[in-house]
Amino acid sequence: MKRMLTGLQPTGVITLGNYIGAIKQMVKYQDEYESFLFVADLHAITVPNSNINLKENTRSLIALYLACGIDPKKNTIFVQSQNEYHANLSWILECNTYFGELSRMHQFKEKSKGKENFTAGLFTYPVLMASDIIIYDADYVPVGIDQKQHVEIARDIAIRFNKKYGDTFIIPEPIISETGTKIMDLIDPTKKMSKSSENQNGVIRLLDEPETIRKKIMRATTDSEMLVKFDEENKPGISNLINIYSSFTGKTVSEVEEQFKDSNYGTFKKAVADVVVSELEKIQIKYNEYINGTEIDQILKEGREKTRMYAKAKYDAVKRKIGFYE
Ligand code: ATP
Ligand code: LTN
Repeated sequence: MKRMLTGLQPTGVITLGNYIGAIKQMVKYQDEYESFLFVADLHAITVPNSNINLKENTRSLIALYLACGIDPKKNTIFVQSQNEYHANLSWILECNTYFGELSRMHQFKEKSKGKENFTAGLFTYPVLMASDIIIYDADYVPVGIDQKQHVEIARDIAIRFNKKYGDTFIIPEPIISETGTKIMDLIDPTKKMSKSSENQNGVIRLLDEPETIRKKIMRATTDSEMLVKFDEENKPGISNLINIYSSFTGKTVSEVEEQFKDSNYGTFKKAVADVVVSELEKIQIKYNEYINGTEIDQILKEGREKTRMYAKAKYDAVKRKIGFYE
């Protein structure tokens, strides 16, 4: 059975973008592939995070995974920092990665821009991500388009290692959803909707109150044309709402355009709000059950044991290939 793996950082309550870009994909394919889903807490410390409660956010993220429909019987769920082999392998991979290729990463450029002090961890972040993926021989990695470049460098690193030391790693491929490639900020639809965004009105979080979600959608920036038509360049706000509606209803973009061809923006936005609120309300009810229950501890215990065993076997194989003293 092919393997699929992804991780999200515990940097805050996840957004509609994270849900559509990563989690919904995991739910969709969990019957088809052997699945691994983790909390990327080691990645969360690459930027200053003094106002983040890692413990609380980690538990909350796991409860959200489960509430969103991730089935713990079909997925191995774990916390990255509970498995030291990721960081161990990452060092070895760093020694097989070029400074030049890491310098070209969009996320690094964006997150370091204008800053005097950024960490070496922010720079080597994609290598740890490569390690997360290839240590489990994952075939597929569901991510939003912003992470595509990171999956590509993971491929390059795996290919390079295999060439140098002999076949060791599976070469992973990204899975990017058609409609949810990049959900944009509702206020500034030229910017990615991001967990760490400063303007809360542009971001829908999975645990926002239903009324707040409605308000945010009704106030989303659009244009003056009054035509529900997909045109990312000239109508980024409406195109973003079309993408959201499409991924919540399973309708294609042209079906959505057809459905709302005679509607004004108010009617369209209300329809978007209805589908989003209806799905998120169900998630919130389940979230409250999981966060107040004890299931999470058992799930993480099992996830930790299983992934440490898998990861150790791969790490030991890598050490042997390189020729370290045994
Ligand atoms: P941060 O603001 O802390 O950088 P983030 O919101 O970008 O966080 P991540 O934890 O970095 O979220 O990403 C988790 C997953 O969600 C990744 O697969 C990423 O590609 C996906 N993702 C993040 N934002 C979006 C978005 N706006 N649209 C689609 N997918 C997204
Ligand atoms: N970099 C990702 C989180 C992440 C990840 C991974 C995703 C860390 N390791 C491995 C997929 C596979 C992010 O922040 N979006």
